[in-house]
Amino acid sequence: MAQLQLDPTERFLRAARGEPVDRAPVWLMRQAGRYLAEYRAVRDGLSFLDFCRDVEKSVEVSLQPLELVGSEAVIVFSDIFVPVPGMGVELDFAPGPVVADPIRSAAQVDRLVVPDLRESVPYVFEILRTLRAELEGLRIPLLGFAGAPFTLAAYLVEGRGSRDFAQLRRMMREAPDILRALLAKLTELVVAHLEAQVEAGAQAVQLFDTWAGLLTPSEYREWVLPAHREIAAKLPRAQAPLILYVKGSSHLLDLTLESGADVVSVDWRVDLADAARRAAGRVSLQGNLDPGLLFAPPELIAERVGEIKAAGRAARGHILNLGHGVLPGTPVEGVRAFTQAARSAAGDAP
Ligand code: 1CP
Repeated sequence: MAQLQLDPTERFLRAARGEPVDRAPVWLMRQAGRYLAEYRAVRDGLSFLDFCRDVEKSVEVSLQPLELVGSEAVIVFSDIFVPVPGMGVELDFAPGPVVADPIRSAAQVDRLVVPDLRESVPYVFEILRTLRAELEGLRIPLLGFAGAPFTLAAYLVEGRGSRDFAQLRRMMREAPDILRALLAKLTELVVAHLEAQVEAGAQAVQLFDTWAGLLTPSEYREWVLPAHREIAAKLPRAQAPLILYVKGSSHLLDLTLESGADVVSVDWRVDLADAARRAAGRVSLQGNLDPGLLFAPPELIAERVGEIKAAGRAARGHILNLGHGVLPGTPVEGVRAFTQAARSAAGDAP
């Protein structure tokens, strides 16, 4: 296995599919963003949505983590809420999404449309096509992404980010039909969005279900798992593997493993060796360094990465990443220490 010579795209796709690799590839969720002075310089003065619509600037910040922090994959610069205004929802970023008129009634859900995304957000696909052309020669893989229906619904119902999304959970109990109808429309949106991203050149796609970890296992089985399974079944996964991320999901791990995704991205509170045992060769794993550890000295980061790599070897395939996105204010040296340790031989198969 050690003599395999893989380029970064082959290494990434093989790890995602559970085929032999020389070592685990590495990238970071939220690798482009406010912790980089170079990102802040390009972003300067633009509203976040205008920034996402600017093809040249979005391409530039998507590529920044390659050179600046040594990531081995590029995720398109955008946001999970970029396709949502096209449904007829007025929203702004401050800095997270804020919905002008939170969705609470059946009439509001009825009025939502699932737009033709190639028309409503053509710039997303132009950014992807430009990135793919730039990355082809470097053999760096390009990732697309979407927010999962439950997480999108969480913000749409609550109106903005929240610690506990009380309105959303109230809707689960008091108006389940409204929530079901909303999730069905969002599932349609997500499938169309990810499909179009693959067509525009994304070689893998990640589904972010940041807030599904709020649920109990039985709630998750009812409200979240069916959408994941539908998305996994409808996407061209042979062409672009699907990665699923659910934050705070150690109590839901067995259910995330049943999603139909090729890779399950686990947060830092999950024991990776235990996750590998429970996955039992069915899916690959991604993760799971505590993003808070990037504030630690490089030796400590390297030590922990070595442990994660060793644990990941028990999985069908392993992609090194954080357990959640890079935190604002993270020192760039910490991020570099992470990718450097990931690329070094420590913890790799003998
Ligand atoms: O410059 C700024 O002030 C904008 C900050 C920002 C950035 C850099 C937002 C607003 N979105 C993004 C980009 C983004 N968002 C990416 C780009 C690619 C990369 O990873 O480098 C991705 C993948 C996301 C995904 C995203 N947005 C998620 C899911 C992943 C996660 O981190 O949990 C969620 C929940 C959002 C909503 C959102 N958009 C922006 C913010 C600050 C938030 C979080 C709001 C909250 O805390 O509730």
